[in-house]
Amino acid sequence: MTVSDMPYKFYPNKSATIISAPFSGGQDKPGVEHGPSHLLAANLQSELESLGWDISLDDPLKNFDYQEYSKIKDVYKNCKKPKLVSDATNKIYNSVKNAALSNNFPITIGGDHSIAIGTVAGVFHKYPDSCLLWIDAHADINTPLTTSSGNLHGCPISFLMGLDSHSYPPHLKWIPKCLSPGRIAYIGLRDVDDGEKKILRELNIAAYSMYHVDKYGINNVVQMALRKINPHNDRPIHLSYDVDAIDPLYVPATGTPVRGGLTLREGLFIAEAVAETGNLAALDIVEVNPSLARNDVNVIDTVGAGLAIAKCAFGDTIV
Ligand SMILES: [Mn+2]
Repeated sequence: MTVSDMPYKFYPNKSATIISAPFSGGQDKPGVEHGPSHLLAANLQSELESLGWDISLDDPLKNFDYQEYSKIKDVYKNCKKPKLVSDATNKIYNSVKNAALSNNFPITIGGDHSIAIGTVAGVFHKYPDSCLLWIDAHADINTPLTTSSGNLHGCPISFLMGLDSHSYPPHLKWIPKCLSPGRIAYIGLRDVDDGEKKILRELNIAAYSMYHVDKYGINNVVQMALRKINPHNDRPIHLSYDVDAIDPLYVPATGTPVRGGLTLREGLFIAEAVAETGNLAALDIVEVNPSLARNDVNVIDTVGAGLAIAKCAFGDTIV
């Protein structure tokens, strides 16, 4: 691999912090907390360094006492584990915020997608003018009133927008309402709940599903999405990437796989194209769950896809 000459307007010194977020409390399946250690064991740090980045590490949940939460009844109406999610994502928020304030590109590795409560809030603290590109099979925009599972990894976008805010568990009231509907675009959707569909339509949110990928092709979809949320290409872009956007053929070890997804190349193209804008300001890679693999190849494929997304986002090119 050769040092990348891709420009990064918001991080001209090319320094970044890999923030581990080994958190599984936003959903029910154990194992997603091992995503970060697998990505690091696959040489994430040295791979990014060889692209010319200065990399530091942070581990905001290192001393987090998960035991404390198993002793309490952490439920609010239908919402599961609101105190656990609140406290963990608040630590991630502080880590991402501090990285960005120190001019280090925050790359956060999860963990389930509830950690984006912290990452998006942290990035938008430093760059309130940011826009968010959410790559996912799911819209993650349920509110406490619409969620049927009560799993908070399906709700981060609504919390960041303050939708149905009167219904929030008290612990989650710290979350800043930093995201407006015109500043988020989705790519890869194919499993959207009825309540979510209603929200997406009512708020006129830029939601590109697999139908749009099939109809227009991935390049057009990425350009359309960016034109909606970043028309003058001057805003910082936060890329929050759920690996389940990519088809389970390529990314089998994830908590809520849905068939009919992006090919691996389409998935990597998104990261390449966003890097090419020069305005990438933060990256999350979430929902890598090695425990859900049926065999070693599943682990290698899934972790390898996560690693490849990171490398593309950090400026790796094929030629
Ligand atoms: Mn997600």
